[in-house]
Amino acid sequence: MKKILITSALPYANGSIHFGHIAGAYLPGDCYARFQRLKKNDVLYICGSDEYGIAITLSAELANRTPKEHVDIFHKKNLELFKKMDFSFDHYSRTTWEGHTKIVQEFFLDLCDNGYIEERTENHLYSEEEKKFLADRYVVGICPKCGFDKARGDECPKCGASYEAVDLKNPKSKLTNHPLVLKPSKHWYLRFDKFKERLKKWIETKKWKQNVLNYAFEYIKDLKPRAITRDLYWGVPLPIESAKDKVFYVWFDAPIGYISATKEWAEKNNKKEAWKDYWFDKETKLVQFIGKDNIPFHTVFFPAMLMGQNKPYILPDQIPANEFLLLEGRQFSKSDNWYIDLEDFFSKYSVDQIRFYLAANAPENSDSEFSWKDFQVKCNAQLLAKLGNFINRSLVFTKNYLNSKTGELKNLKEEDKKFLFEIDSLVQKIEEAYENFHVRKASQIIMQLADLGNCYFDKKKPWELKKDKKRFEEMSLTITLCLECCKSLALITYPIIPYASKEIWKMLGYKNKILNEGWEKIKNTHIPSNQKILDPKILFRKIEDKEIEEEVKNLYGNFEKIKKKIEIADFEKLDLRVGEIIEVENIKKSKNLIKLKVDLGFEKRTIVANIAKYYGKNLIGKKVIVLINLKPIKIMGIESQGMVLAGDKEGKVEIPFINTLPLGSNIR
Ligand code: B3M
Ligand code: ZN
Repeated sequence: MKKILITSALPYANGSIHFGHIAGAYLPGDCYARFQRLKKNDVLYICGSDEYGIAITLSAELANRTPKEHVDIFHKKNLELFKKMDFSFDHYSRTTWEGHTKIVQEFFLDLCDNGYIEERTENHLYSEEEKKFLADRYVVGICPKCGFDKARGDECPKCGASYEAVDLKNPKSKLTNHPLVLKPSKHWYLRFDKFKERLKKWIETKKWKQNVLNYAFEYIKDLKPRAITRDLYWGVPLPIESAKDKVFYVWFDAPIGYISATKEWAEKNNKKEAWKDYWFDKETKLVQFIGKDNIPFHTVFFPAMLMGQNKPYILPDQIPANEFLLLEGRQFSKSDNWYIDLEDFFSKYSVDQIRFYLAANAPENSDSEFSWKDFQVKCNAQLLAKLGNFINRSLVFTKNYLNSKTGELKNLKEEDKKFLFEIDSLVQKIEEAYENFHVRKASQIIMQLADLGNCYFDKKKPWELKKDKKRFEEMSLTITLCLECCKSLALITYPIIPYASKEIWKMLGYKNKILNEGWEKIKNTHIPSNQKILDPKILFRKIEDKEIEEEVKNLYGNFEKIKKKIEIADFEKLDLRVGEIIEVENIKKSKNLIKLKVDLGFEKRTIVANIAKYYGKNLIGKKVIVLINLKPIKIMGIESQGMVLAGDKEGKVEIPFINTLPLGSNIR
């Protein structure tokens, strides 16, 4: 029996969680935990809400709540969602649990003891008005690199530069817009640089996914000391008298949340010390499911923190990080109205439908996507038409022609043996897929097994066998072998679609729980003869076209279409200049098009524009914005050598005019 400690990233308690997270860090974790429990391993699956830090204070302030009120609401919501998804955490904790503080502080003190912490006094941005230091996300200013005047405290949304908040020019408070001053402040730094060699040696022994290894090696190349404290009022306090107004940086306390959650689990189960059986036992396999944006924290920062402890903490064994799941080609975003309302979703669709779909589309090796149409197809054509149909026809035949009882598995012919053999090899194959975190592959194997069953059924034609009394035994064997296949389907679907799995298992007449029987026993024991089956129930409902049309309409309707994100370099390819319109000429045979001559200062261009209706000749002397590096195209026989920028909404067109800039000026 192996001891396996499984974690999924601790989601923030701020309402940000969506199917993208579920597909990356939670569903794969739950499938793995369920599989390992079926294998009768000693599994502990831990998660909890991440409740401190600026992500929380910012969203709480926006919502006019205290951080505590805020996390109370969203911790509950996280829990509700996970319950709806049928996730099987052994414990779901929260980082505001009292026990968390103590263990975070212990971590810090051990690191101090071992010489990994350094105090530094440096200038930080201080608001005299608010009487406090402001953390980077509370600061705006002028980008030190490109001069953009709404740059954030940590990075510039315009040029993408990343810097320290003190590097901003004219820094201001994001909330009050008042100017900030520099004032010395003491912070505590973790000397990650001291762990470089140990980390490197350790990572080199790991058989992680290539993307995880790549990130990890990239990060350790340039390991610098990092501040692990913040001037913030919401977080784990430092165990130091002189640091009253500081808390730990959220990425310092959050991963320790895995440990405190285990501790809370132990306390709640009246075995106070049991958490040590996992965290201090070298035989424990620690498997951490995360999304790709959390890779450095789990492959480098947290392991370094663990290495710096006096207690014998284990290090992660596997870190199956997944890529992102997009929604119809774009990132999920509540603020852009590009998301799926989870409450609404679960009022219409079943947990197995979404679990199966997300497993089948798991973003394992590249980003993948949730598309409503594909959701319908996978639910109808796979779950219902293949799996559901096979289970149903097998049970219906058992009920109608075998008096609801399994027959005997005897006198097998070649094709029957082959059928059994193929069932076995698919079960073998899926075991390997689950063991290696490949839920996408696993979902495909489930469908292969359902296909195999349907093919066998179709080939044996029990509906014809039943007409001939002499062939009763053959019919009974056929159906019973199909039930045997149903049994294997109950087994292998358990990690991904536990509800359906348990229903199939029950309908086959088993009294014991599938989890108590376990993988090996179920795999190695045929369905007993003379077992009474239950009346078949429908497992999956059909999703109608009109439902999906409605979903798609809602999604796009709620959304002001924003084009795909581009790099700053993409924008920089556009050469936009100020030009003056010096001639306007109508184009014969066209009501809408107009021929312009535009003076750029250094040359004149002919441009055909689609604005005749709105401006006519009134444009002469106006300065406009011209895209001058567009490849020339012929329109109505005239070569158009650029484009005049104009805006439009609901059929109205307006040209932005330039007042004072000279001809040829760059627009950017
Ligand atoms: N809450 C970030 C995230 O949700 C963070 C993960 C913590 S794992 C220790 O992406
Ligand atoms: Zn910039």
